[in-house]
Amino acid sequence: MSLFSRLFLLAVSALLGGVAAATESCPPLNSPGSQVKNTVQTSSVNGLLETTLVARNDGNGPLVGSYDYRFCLLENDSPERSSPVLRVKPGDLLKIHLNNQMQSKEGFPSAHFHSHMPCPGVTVPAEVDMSSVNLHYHGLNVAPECGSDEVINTIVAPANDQNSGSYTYTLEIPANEPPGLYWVHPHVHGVAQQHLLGGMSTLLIVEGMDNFYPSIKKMKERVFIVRDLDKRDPADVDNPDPEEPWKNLTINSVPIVYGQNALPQIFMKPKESQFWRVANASADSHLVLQFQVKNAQGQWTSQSLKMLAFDGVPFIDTDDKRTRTISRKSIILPPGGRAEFVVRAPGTGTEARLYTKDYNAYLENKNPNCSRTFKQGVCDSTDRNPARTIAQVQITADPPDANDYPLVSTKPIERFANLAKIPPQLTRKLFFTKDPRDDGDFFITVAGKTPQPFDPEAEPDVIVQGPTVEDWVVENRDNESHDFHIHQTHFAVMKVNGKPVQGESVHILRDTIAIGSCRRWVDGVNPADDPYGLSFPPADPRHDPEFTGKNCIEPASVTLRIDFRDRNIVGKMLYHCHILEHEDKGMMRLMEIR
Ligand SMILES: [Cu+2]
Repeated sequence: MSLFSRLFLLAVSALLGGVAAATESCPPLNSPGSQVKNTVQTSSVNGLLETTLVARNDGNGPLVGSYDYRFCLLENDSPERSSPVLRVKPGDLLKIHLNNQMQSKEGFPSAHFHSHMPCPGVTVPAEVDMSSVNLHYHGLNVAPECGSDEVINTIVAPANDQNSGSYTYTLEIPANEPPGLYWVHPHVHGVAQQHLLGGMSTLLIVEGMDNFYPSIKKMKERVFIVRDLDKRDPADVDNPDPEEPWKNLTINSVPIVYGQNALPQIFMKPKESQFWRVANASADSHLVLQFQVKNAQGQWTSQSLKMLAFDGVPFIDTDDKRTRTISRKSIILPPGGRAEFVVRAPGTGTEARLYTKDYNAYLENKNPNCSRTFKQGVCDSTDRNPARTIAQVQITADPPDANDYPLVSTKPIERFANLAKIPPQLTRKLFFTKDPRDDGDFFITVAGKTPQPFDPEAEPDVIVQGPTVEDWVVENRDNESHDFHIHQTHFAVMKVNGKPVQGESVHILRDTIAIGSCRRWVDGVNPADDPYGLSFPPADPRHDPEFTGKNCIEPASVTLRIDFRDRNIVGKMLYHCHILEHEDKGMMRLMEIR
């Protein structure tokens, strides 16, 4: 083991062992190998959920190639109520008093970002860094206005002698909001990645899934939040281990740490069916979820999962208004993705586990070994998501209490009706690229425009004249995969790499989708012949003869039918890559719905 690894493991054991200094204000992670319990929850009463979330931070600063800062949201400032799951019903009012008690620390990178039109009631920080905060309500189909789901002009400075650090969000949950699992996290451009790696995020559930799927009323509901956790770069050693992930993971704050054998424990009764709601609340890591059991030959086999909802929307056939279930043996969840499904436990004596398969962010299909051969030219260590066990599932007749929570029924609703069948009024094309130099900018660009990193002062790149439905063809012309996320609404996936989506998949609505890397490369394209203008001429400082991305001639693509019909989402909003390292580096732009 290298010196770096030893130092790193020492730091991790201090962090994980709960040896927190007296001044630390975020609760330590749960012990490795402990039971995965439901986190604390807080529910609306008589149409109102009003609560206070206090933002705090601690940690010791930069490690080699990473940070061990922690960030948390504490309900009423109680360490026992970290990241409470917020449970609302359609039509409710959600009132969150955000109170920023974070402290700027030496070594905090600056966000290099300022709003010149702060929302009323916002005290703008003198310098935006990781002590600044705001909240994004990922997936909620709510207004992008000040006081609601707005993240550009809402950046709350930490409390000090002159400033209480307080800001109140008042969100009207639409009466037609689909029931399902949503995600609340800070969205300060430039520092979002570190906030999430530090644990600052929580979940929100819109009640009523059991109206669509009555069978789940009899099941135990399990709510799982999977986060990624910073660690030193696996390529920082002489002989890198090909199995070493770029980030560690946690599930409901129980760590899954590379090199440690202790795994999180989930308990189920033999043959019991449970309703699982899983969010990938990672900053950068992809999951390819599987529920595996060991067969008689000793091989792990992945079981069929009965999926009920994706990204907070149940599968509703818009012809007959009936819900569907969709069977999947593995579920790709990009950062921000949520899946809700029924899991059936095997019989007594069978081993089972929640597992993630390898997700190869680089040159998919063209270089299957990329994730095993990083730092060899075309692949590097970032975004490595190797296969690993997320939790062991113990089958026992008498499982310990997991903080069970009863489902609450509400009236069935329907939003996004017939989306996949409505002819789009307009088709737009956008594409992902990046400046290939170290620390270069990342871009998402409307075809025909010049790639530019995010600029909050810029005019919106896209103006949607609503109410309408549009098709967006989103291309990835880069050598690594990216994830498209749009605020405020959902989309149906119509095509993947030009091929129409067929069968039951047309019922899936999403707010975040993974797009593989460029599918075909050629060397030596003359910039003048480059169909995408990505071949930087030798005089351009971005020209990099080692960078294969300059010659993408067949981008990966998805065609998304996006719903801009509902008038409650009128305003300025964002679309971006949901790998937050990329978003922080500029892969985000502004749009407006009129
Ligand atoms: Cu990206």
